Amino acid sequence: MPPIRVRSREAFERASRVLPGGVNSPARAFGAVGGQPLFIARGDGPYLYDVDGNQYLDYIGSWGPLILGHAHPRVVKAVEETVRRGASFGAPCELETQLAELIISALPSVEMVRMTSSGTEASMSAIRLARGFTHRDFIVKFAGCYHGHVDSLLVQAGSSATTLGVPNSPGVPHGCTADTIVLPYNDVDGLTETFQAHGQEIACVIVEPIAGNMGLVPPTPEFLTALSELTESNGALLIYDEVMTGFRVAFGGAQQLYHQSPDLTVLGKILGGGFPVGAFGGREDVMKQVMPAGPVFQAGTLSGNPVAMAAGVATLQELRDHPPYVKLDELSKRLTDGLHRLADAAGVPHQVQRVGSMWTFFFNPDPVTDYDSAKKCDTTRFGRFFWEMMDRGIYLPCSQFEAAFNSILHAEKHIDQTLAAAKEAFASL
Ligand code: KE4
Repeated sequence: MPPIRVRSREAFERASRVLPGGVNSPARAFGAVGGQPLFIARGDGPYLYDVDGNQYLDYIGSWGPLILGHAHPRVVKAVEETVRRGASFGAPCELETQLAELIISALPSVEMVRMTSSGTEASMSAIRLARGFTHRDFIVKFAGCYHGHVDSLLVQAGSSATTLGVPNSPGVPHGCTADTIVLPYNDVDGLTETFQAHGQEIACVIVEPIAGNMGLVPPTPEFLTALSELTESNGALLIYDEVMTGFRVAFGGAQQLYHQSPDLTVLGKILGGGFPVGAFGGREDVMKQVMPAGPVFQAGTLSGNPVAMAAGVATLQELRDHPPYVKLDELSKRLTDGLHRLADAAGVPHQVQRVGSMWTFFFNPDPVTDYDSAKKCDTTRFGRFFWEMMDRGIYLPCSQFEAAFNSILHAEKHIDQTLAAAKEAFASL
């Protein structure tokens, strides 16, 4: 019997009168799974509670930021203490330097950093910087990768752009994407041919080093090598978009996991501990081109906001002082192995793909290696599975084209609770 959700329904109707689609981001709209979004009253540890008082085990974690779970005491304390001294000064404060130093300690490829208020701003600024530094216009991105709603990158983007089947958004003039080359993810030949044809015109390649926005798609080692070698040999900058993977798959992100050294890195999500923080950083010679040190303009009223910085500092200090990655990997593996075993037993065609505590259960009989294979998933079946799990108190990402996330508070009992729900859900399919 599905839980009562009357208050959520009322809240959604009221929101829909004043907010387009009743939400402030389409990823939350349940467009891909049908039904209406739940309105959340609070989060506590690994749990979400909706306005009707129903409890859910949360595998979204605010789409990645909450690796420490909801309302972590160290983060709450830092935010409370900071906000009492004022929320924003429009002037530099030492918390900005402190968070930048923590980023640099985690990511050897990052020598300098600029803070922003979102991942979109960070990737948009990194693209502008790459073009300004190289004096070139072409950029390369990969189908199914999402780098925020940047005009020049909103082409065959992943995440909710795919979820809603809107590969190219209205309102983006052709001129904005005329210099954007879109290639298949993991396609070494395509990348090689592109550099052979345009190598001296390409400013940068931006890539999710582990794709999370078409569901979880790992890179092949050959792809990572080609990305590094082809950008290096052609004078283009390699930008790793680690908004999702940064501090998630390792303290040093995917670049630590795969021993890579991109020229620029885009960060967000965990970096803010649930508060609006993005950042871009990398080689000092490149970053020194950013205004006011250099000529490439970039700005933001609330960039480096003290309260958001305090949340980020507390989060990164906790991850540095008590690295959770081995345990996170073990428990996430226990979950995905269990899902695989149960789906097999139920005769459900599927793939389960995981890196660390990021994972996706694909309703697809074949491995998902790129955007085309991701789009072959049975999204109708995903929608039914989503609600079967939701009605059993398990809150999964509301799209086949999103990654799920475990937090440090998802313990064995939570994994077992999830597998018990999945067994019934698969049977109901
Ligand atoms: P934001 O502007 O949403 O902070 O970050 C954009 C972004 C950039 N790069 C990557 C790899 C990302 O995953 C994102 C944002 N991710 C989506 C979910 N996959 C955010 C959810 C939403 O749009 O509401």
